[in-house]
Amino acid sequence: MATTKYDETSIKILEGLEAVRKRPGMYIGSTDKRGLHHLIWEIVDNAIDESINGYGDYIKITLNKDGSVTIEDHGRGVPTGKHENGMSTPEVIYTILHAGGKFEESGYKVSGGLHGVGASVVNALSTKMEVTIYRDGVISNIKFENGGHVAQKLKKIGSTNRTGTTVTFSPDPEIFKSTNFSFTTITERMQESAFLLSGITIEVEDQEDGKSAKFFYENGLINFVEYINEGKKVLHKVINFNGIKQGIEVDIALQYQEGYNENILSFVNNVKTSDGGSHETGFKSGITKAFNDYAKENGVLKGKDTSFEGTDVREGLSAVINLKIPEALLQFEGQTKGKLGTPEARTVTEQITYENMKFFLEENREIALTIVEKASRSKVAREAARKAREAARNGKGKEKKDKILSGKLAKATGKDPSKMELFLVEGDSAGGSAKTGRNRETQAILPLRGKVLNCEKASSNDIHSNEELNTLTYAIGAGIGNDFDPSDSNYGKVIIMTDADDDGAHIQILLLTFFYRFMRPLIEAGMLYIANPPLYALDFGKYKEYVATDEELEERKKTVKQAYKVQRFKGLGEMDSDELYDTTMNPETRSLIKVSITDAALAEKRVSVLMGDKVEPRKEWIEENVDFTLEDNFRR
Ligand code: 28G
Repeated sequence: MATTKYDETSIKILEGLEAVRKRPGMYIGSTDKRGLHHLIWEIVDNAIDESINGYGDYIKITLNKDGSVTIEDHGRGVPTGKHENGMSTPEVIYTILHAGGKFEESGYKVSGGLHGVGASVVNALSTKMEVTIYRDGVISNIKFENGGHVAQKLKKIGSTNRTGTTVTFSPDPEIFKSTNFSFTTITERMQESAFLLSGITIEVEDQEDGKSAKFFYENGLINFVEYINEGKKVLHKVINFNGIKQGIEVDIALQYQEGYNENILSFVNNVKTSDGGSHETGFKSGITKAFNDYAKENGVLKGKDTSFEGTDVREGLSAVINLKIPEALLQFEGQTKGKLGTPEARTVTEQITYENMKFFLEENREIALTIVEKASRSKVAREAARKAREAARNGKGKEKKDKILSGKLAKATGKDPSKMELFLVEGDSAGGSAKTGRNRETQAILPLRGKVLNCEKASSNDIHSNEELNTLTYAIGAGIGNDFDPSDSNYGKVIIMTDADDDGAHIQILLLTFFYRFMRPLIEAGMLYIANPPLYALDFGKYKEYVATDEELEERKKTVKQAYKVQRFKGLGEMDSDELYDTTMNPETRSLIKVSITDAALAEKRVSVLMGDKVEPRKEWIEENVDFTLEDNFRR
């Protein structure tokens, strides 16, 4: 009888695990790199929960040489007793599917969205999994294989005087498109977790190439803001305040810097809310109100209809918002569940922000006036820009735009914007070849003269009055900044075409910075590309063959039997117009690189680091932020 019942249970379990393997996307979102890393987050979340509950202040992730990953914590160790049905607790935890959205002892659900679906899902998607438990003086382990089948029941393997849990698993290559973990992805996320969990050490090690990183922050949110503003000129020490209302805990750190960008990151129950939500809205109105009241009470703002708008008081503001919300009040919105819905979070965050900021401003007059002055400059610039826009709308603007574009932009003759392409070409000479060689119906050419303005260091005034960037903005015709709408774009593809040298790379990065700051939806809509011109041609006399990289050239040299001359293109200008069209512009034969932003906050950090005073990490930025998947799989 007992056996029958056990058999029934194990059949149910195997059916459950099989369901996960059939539809992995339902449990971990996808089977690409994102889904693959989700496996790690799933296990790490359990280790983090254990330390949040007060057990263990050390977590380590190791990428092993055999492709498996090991996660270790110093918590209490998973309980090792037996359940009524005869299974050990670890066997239950790692093979029975949980409905998802577990409750923690703290009363907070640790995460929204797809998180918290359980360690059994990871097991189901792994070829091997091993769990080692240090508890009650005993080391015991249990092993699984082929998607969660028990290979070795829980057994004692030694004795110990420590406690904790260690999990090792190998993602199944039949499930995942790639099983290569990214050290950078893991490290960046773990650093973020370490900021949010003050006092806990998180280590990441890559056994393959010996890389490692270790994070420990005593004052998490403060350290987080210091990190965001690293290398920037700041106006004051980081401000940190917190409060609790209606059962919602609010913790906020913020700091103004001399620059013009706003950088607000928010989290709920230690999970990033990438799309913001009610807490961010509340924070913003709290800040705006505090500054307006302070400025009016201190005679800085006079008159009845003068007040700061939100954007005025957020120029140069870096902030991290962290909320703890009880499960019963949690509401997430949006496709990726990255937006907080909870309405109470808005009022609570607004009140706590207002009270604390107002108090801070009153207590710190000098700092308060510095920020207020900065906000006033922004207000003046904003009002001037609005007047200019209004003037532009009232007729004169159109003429001005056409005048600015004439002689620069070679328009396409076609009518359907989605089929049109705009090439931004480095230099007048390449611009000339591109104009001659292009497909006039669908391809427009805008040559860029000289260096593009570095938007990371320029003020909004400089940017809005920059001729080169204005030309570009008018050509695309979809507005700029908050007014930008990619559906108004005159072009379905905007393609950056530069020489394959350092200068070209620099122009690319400057343009990417501009697009990232002022036309981000264009990138998000997948409409921004980088052209991929060849580095070499093998000239056989009668015809030429083009080669993209040094490696390819070496490969090709080995196989070619006939006589040829190698031609190296130092720049686009060295190709004649037909050559430029065939190799780089013709949709049938070219290869384009689509620009994508994996994570806006990280891209933000990288843009700041990169476009600040440090010159070094430029190449890395392109490598990390530009998705080098070639459009339509065209490869030369
Ligand atoms: C290393 C990688 C991932 C974990 C624990 C510790 C306990 C636990 C985990 O209990 C079962 C069900 C509800 C209490 C809890 C130990 C209480 C007492 C734990 C991990 C028992 C799960 N002693 N550490 N699970 N609960 N670390 N790290 O997974 O009632 S999972």
